[in-house]
Amino acid sequence: MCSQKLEVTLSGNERLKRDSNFLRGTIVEDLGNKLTGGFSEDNAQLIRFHGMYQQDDRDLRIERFNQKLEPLINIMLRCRLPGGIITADQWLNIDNFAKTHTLYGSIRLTTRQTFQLHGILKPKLKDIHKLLNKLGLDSIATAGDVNRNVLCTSNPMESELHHQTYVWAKNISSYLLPKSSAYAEIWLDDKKTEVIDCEPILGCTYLPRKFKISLAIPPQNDVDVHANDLNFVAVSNSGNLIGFNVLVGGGLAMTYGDTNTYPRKATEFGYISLNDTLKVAEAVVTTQRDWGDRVCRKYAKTKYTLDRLGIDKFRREVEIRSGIKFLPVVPYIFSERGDRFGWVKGINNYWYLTLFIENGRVLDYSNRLLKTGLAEIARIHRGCSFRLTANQNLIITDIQKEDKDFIEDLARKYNLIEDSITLQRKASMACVSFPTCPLAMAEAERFLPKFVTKIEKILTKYGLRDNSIILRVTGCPNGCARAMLSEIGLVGRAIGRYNLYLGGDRIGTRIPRLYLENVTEKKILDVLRNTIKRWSYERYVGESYGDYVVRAQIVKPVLDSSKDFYVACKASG
Ligand code: SRM
Ligand code: SF4
Repeated sequence: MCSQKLEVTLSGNERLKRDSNFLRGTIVEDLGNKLTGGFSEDNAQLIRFHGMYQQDDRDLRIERFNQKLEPLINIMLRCRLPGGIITADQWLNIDNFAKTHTLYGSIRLTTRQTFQLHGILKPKLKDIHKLLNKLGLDSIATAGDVNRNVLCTSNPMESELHHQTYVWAKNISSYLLPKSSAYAEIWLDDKKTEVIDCEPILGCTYLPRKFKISLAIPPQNDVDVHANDLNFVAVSNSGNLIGFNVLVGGGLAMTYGDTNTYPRKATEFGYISLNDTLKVAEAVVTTQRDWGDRVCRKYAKTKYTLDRLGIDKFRREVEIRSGIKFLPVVPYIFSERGDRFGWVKGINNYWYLTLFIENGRVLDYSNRLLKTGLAEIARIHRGCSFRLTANQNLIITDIQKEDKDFIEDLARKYNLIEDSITLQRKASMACVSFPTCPLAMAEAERFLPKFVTKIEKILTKYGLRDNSIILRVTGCPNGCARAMLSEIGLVGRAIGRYNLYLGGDRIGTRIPRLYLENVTEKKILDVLRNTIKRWSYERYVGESYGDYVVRAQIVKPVLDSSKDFYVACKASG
């Protein structure tokens, strides 16, 4: 047991982590308790560190309550997949588990390049972990106060640089993993597991809050660097990776009614050479570990530590701990975001096909058998991998030229490619929200498809059908679909009501501004109809909607969200 002393004022989670015996708690006892489908409050927090969340179906809550039943408690599991790569064989096994052992039967691709299985009942939990283990996968540290799944610009074979950067994503992920053997002991029944009770990097009370890392390859900002605590932006010479620009302190969540919370872009710290990558990753993590707020979880993320202590002090500490000195940032430009749909040829002469998966939900619908289709492709194209993107989409990799037509025919047969899908739909994204997310205030995933149809009609009316606006909807202000880096962001307030944010930019480097608060879809559509109409007449050549609403002074741009996210919001009324 860790001997670190903690003050009584520390948050409950700190006590829990300290007393958990390196993430073991009494999870094993709860697993054996057949009287309930769930875990105790403390253990429900601890299983997060092993990649699981306790949930219940919110659609069924009232009905079950009326029947005097406990909520239908079940577990959502999130896999660890740095850079988003999963082989066809792994996919087929996961697909089968989802079909036979989950309440919803779906595989949900997430905004952090991995997948979630919703609706696993407690007796099946060890089975899924053992299956993952057999497949060379795990769900360690995909949730909890640790470093989460590491993002990396999609398609490693697009260039040598992509491949080299992906290797670093994997290295960083492994380097920062919890070392505790609790996962293997509890979930894999591995009697030979050597008991490990130390956490040299994360510390025995782990991090103050979740921590997120991305690796991006300019000009592509598909991973949304400004949503992450720590970012490595690739710098190359003659196509080879030589180092990274490091950005620290991004994060998108806020709490309604608390103006001390705000979405924040990451700050540039400087350039480092490749050899210093792990040292710097460790130094940023341990600085946040030691300096992050452990009293109030609301203010515990790196972005608040940075603003509380000052950027210079934090950066200096990272230099001291890593023994390096940041060099000036090497100039880079992000000019693209989102995924490039369709075919791309890789450096190895194989072909890559990016598919649009609406909201990342891989499921068989009555008229679109998406899940069957992907399984069919995985079965036939056995040697391939799927690459998940940070925008909830999927790339089929390593296809030989002569197989292209066949794979495309299959994808079309199962509606995985539909020519009628507009650019607007492809630029839209929603978080999971109802029915599984316990924090949801309004619909998101189930709301977005029909809402996009309405936006498509507006765009068509004003001759803009071939244009798109980055549109994102989240069911609450936690920001899981990154609405705080969109041109139009809807953030849930209550059932059927949202805050409307406008004026982020296309490439994800400007936070949007609150425009309307707590309004219905009708009000939102009125505003969008009016502003999109004006955009169609008044825009400069190539000017995006987000840039237009700022230039036309429909909203003031957010310049420094720690100071003006709320202040100017009132001014823009
Ligand atoms: Fe998230 C909590 C889903 C990406 C910020 N997020 C949750 C939970 C686990 C709800 C909960 O705590 O019980 C949601 C589960 C819903 C469900 O039923 O599946 C959930 N988050 C998701 C996913 C699945 C959204 C999606 O539609 O794809 C994404 C999974 C990512 C992954 O694979 O690891 C997801 N979450 C994000 C992102 C975007 C990103 O990381 O790029 C953010 C904003 C970036 C950031 O962290 O600032 C995000 N999620 C949050 C927060 C707010 C954290 C904070 O700073 O306060 C919470 C709530 C919390 O941690 O207390 C949260
Ligand atoms: Fe749930 Fe809120 Fe995240 Fe949506 S944004 S998945 S509602 S926590």
